[in-house]
Amino acid sequence: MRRQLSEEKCNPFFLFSRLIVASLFLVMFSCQQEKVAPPKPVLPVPSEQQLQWQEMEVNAFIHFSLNTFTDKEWGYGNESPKLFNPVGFNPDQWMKVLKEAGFKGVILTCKHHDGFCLWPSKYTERSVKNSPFEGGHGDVVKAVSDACKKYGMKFGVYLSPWDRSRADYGKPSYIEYYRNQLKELFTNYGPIYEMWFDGANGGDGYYGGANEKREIDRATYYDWSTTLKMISAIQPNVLFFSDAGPDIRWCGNEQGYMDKTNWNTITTDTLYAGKAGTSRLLETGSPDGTSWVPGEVDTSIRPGWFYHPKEDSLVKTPEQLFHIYLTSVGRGSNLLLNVPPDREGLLNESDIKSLLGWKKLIDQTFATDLALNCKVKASEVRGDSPEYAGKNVVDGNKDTYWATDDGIKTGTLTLDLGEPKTIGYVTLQEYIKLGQRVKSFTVSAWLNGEWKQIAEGTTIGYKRILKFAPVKTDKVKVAILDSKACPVISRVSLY
Ligand code: FUL
Repeated sequence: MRRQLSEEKCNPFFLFSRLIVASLFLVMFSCQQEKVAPPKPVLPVPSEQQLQWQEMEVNAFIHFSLNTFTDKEWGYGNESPKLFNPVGFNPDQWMKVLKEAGFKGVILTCKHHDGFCLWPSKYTERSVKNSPFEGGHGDVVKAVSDACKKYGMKFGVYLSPWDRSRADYGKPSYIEYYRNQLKELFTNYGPIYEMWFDGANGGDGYYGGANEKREIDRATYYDWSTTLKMISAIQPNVLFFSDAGPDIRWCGNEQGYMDKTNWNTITTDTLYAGKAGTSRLLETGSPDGTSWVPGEVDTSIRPGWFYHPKEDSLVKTPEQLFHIYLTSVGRGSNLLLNVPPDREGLLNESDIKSLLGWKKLIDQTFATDLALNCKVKASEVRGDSPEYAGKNVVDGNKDTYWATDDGIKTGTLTLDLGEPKTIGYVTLQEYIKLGQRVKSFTVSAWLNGEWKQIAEGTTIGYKRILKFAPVKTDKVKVAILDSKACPVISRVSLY
């Protein structure tokens, strides 16, 4: 037996097969050795929910209430619920249009400052149950949440903290009332992706007949941390929006823009909803912020937030909406565009026309990424590993990225388009799972035998879109000039 074995070992075929096995092991071992570690995250980084939210990009705000019927923007708090009667109410019509226009989620004003509730809350008489709408049996919140589900849209709620109708506004019992209503909404209306806390607290109001001005201490009255804990215990995945976050921050204006420099990071400790003088900070965020709180750009398709017949001719044009898209989504933010239903309870023809025209503009502009799968040369590649190669920015895969070695905070990507192509937009995306990094960059085109700068920017974040005078070129160079740590770029697109 022993002899037989040693004879086998001398057999050339046996030796050859052993050699193959040994070299396979060697190759596997050296591959393992060569695996280059990914860059360490630059803290803070987004949560999984924040990442998913960022990818929604465009959501709709729906301002609909008694104001729709009284032609007001801020109801005083004494308007009769009997005025609420949208006889043609059809949220399926809203969703059909919104979906077609590219919206991913809808946030409904369940109660605005006048205190009227769009659902039959058991804690107040000031609601749809005392209106002629569906004989007092209607529930707008339920119908909208159901329509969202039907059309595959996410559903979010707005519940005004300021209530001009309540006699006890300013007292602790109002906070209990407000929390009870949040409990109703979060328990009975399905998954809620975003809770929108408005920072507005105007002062005067009806307040149960007191007709006076009331001031509250904005920093302490609402005791937000208790409220947020209560809601999170019911729906842990909800994202809280307010001037101060904690998950999404206000953009600091209602005109439809974020600053060109937009950090997702900010230090929230000293911020609270409605705090005066923070607008500028909210527009930019801060590079050394201690929390990840992306900005949301809320603006209306009309001059007002609620429907007013006289504004039918003042609806923003598709071109104006496209510009807002560039100054919100194109600056690494999400757009929350308000589209208010009319007195019938339907989206108005003029708004529909604009929305669909806007969508057409977006689709036409960004139809073909001229950089997709082109050749890319990077000045540096992390550990010279294909895992972090330059071509990852044009592979259409959001999970791959180009990165440099630790400590290298600059670098260039040269995109070879193969033949001259006319371009007027560049889109850059950072792999924000590892934090926001880039502080400054330029984009150049190869024109008449030399590089000519066509665009420049500061931050990138989730997405940065830059528009420039169209050029015809076969090569484009993106240069990262400064970054918090090694740049981590997941996508470069040209249109
Ligand atoms: C503001 C409110 O006062 C407006 O009426 C509107 O709801 C807007 C979204 O937020 O603070």
